[in-house]
Amino acid sequence: MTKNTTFLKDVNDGLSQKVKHISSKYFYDKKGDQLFQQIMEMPEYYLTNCEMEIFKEQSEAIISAFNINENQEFELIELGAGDGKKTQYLLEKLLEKHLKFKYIPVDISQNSLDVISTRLKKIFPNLHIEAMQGEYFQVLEALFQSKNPKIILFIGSNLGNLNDEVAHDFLHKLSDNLKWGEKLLLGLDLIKSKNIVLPAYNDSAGITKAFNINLLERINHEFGADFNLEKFDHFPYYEEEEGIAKSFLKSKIKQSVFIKALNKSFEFAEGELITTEVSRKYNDKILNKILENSNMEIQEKFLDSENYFADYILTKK
Ligand code: AVJ
Repeated sequence: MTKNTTFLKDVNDGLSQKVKHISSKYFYDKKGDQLFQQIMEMPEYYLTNCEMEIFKEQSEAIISAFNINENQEFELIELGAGDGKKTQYLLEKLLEKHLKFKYIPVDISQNSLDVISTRLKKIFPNLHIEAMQGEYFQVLEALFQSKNPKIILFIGSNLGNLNDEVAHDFLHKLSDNLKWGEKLLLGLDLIKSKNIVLPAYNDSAGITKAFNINLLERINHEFGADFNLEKFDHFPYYEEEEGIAKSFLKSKIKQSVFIKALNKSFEFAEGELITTEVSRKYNDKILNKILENSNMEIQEKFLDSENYFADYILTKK
């Protein structure tokens, strides 16, 4: 199945359920990529600044924790590379130390990979970079074909978009592919109060709203649907006890939407929700529960000065 027919099938399945949903992985078309870049610039979206501070201030310590054998070439694999601005600090230090490595950014968005490759090649002419387009689960096998030792970067709280069971399966599958002593640098947003988390997913400039609604616009463009973008609202939700920020699209009225590529209409009640994103927040306990029996353990944890965000180093046992 090509990527687009998978998307169409997922839209059909998701909108045919009693509780409607469309996966957040479909946010990232060209416009979605740009809107996410803008979200990261929003004052309310603390995640990026916090993790940026960790990379800026603690890259040296992070590299020590990697325990790199300097005589051996390794692969630095970044899952969900995005714009690579945080990783830049790490790359700079690794290159300074004349360590031998290949940087492999992996992303669902070819557009993001093109942007990051061009930028990094310009900044670091000596960087050996080899981008790979694909979804996390699907590229794992291809990634683990080479024999060189691996360091995996999975930062930006990208794991948060996966439901706990899926996050469990993903980390276990990743762990199964790692060899003894290999590392995973896992960047996770930490559980904190609603008055900090909720505005991050509801910025006052309305960028997150546009990001969420762009999903419907994408379906209009790609599948000839007639979603009236004015008739849906961005609806963010977060409760600290649960620790999961959720984004929904809310139908403002009772309405029917036709999707040409499916030759099918979908009915929406007034106030009906489509789940479009979960962004799980973590703590040590939740992470340890997910890692149970995975043969990966927390080796070290790097925090920003507000203790909002954590970059964990996990080691394969
Ligand atoms: C890219 C998954 C980390 O969940 O915080 C930002 C995406 N969604 N605002 C997140 C996002 C709405 C983001 N991640």
